[in-house]
Amino acid sequence: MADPYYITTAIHYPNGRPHIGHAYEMVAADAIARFQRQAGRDVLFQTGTDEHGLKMVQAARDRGVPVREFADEMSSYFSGMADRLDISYDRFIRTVDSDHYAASQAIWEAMADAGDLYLDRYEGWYSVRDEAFYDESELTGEGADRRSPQGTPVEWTAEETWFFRLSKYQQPLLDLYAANPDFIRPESRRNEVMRFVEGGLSDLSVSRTSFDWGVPVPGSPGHVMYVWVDALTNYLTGTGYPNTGSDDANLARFWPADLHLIGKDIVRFHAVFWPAFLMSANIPLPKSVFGHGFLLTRGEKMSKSVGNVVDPMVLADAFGVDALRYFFLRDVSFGQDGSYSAEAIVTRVNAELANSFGNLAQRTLSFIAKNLDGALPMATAIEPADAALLEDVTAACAAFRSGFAELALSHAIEAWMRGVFACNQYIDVQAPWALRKTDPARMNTVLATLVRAIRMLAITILPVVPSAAGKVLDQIGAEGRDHAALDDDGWYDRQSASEFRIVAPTGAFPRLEMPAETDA
Ligand code: ME8
Repeated sequence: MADPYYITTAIHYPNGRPHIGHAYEMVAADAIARFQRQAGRDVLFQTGTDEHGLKMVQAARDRGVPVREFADEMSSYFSGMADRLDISYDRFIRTVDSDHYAASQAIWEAMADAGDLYLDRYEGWYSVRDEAFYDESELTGEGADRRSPQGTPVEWTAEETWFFRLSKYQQPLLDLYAANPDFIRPESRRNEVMRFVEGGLSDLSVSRTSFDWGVPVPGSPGHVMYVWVDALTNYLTGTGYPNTGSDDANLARFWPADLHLIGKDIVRFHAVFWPAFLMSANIPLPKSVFGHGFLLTRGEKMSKSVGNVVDPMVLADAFGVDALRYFFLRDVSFGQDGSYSAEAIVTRVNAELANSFGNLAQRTLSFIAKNLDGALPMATAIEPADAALLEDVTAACAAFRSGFAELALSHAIEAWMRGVFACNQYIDVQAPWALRKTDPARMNTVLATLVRAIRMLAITILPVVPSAAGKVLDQIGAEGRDHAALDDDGWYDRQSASEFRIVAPTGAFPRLEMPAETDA
């Protein structure tokens, strides 16, 4: 049976409509999930919405609707966006799902059994926007202008709450980071987290009594769990936790998760609180947390609360889903911040997809459709230039795979692009259209070489642009689409000997125009 691979995104707060940062995270996780499936892994991919907490209560109140009704409506925009962006999730989890209540209460009870929860009074600073408690020493500003390290307003909170003995886990966490350099990536985030933990950890307030929109604390009427306790537990819920019965092998199969893909602002929750909760509950720890960067527009981060949201659905309508996916993964060095503009999308997509790969496929396949009745030509005498091209393309595809496996997504695509450029140079030098009259046998070999190269490049880029690359593969009748198919040397000969015909291909990678109305 194939090796399991469990990948998750953060679950998103549906207190507003999804923004481009949410789309970016989903697309990145989706490309990784698709890549791992192509590599033969049995993938579980989860995304979803984080629906409890004070932020949701306040947003529903502002809208004048009951919070559950608000959550239902808003969550549907996130699942709708996931579907629109071709996100191949296995489960879209909502924290209001009943199995999620069971999982959250189970981990709570396990932490209580470990003696790590105690009742006390909390007095301190809370940011509703971050749903986070902060120490006085972390704040900036004075009086009513006090702000969290994320720049959000904080308010004084005083209530009876359950505390989690986070302080007890300082050394075990430091040991974890030391023993597993890949637990937090990229490196810069790992260093930040280590400095934070080395500075000492205070116990964490993990229940609230001032509102009731959350998972009830077992055996403690009036208390709901702090939203991050239930939110982080979503990753376990997706595997069937706490069910360890033999009829449900998913927990054993997919836990611990291979990768939690999240944004840089919530690394602390995933790399400090989450492993501490799991250690306490005696549950194995996820293998890796990757904190991606932020997508910025005009140099400012996008946030629902600030109001400079760019609607990803508008962008998908304007440019197409694959174009947007390509831009996100190619333009932003994965792990760092990136900036978005309509010009940047149009420029990147036109240069690399429309004019380079799209044009290569279009030129080659329409030439075959038109001049050879769509029959893939037999290659006869292979010349060094043909062998060199296939070698270059094979190497570019291999470099893509090793880059992707290491989550160097934009470098991987850059390497793939080198294979595309090699094809474009080859086609210009070999000029198959000129060979039609002078040397048809040589023309056939050149076209055969190009189709083989195009197939490898299209299979390789599938995780990034699944629909457009799939279209190219459909046009040449390529069935195998995983990495194993790349090594199938016999494919071309079988295909050219078959009845298969390329019909006039429609462009899979259209050229983009600057849309006047998409003024980011
Ligand atoms: O933090 N660019 O939810 P959220 C890129 N519910 N990524 C961005 C971004 C931007 N401009 N803005 C936000 C939460 N993100 C919690 C998570 S997980 C158990 C609970 C990323 O809706 C952000 O970093 O505020 C996070 O990974 C995700 O979007 C959801 O953010």
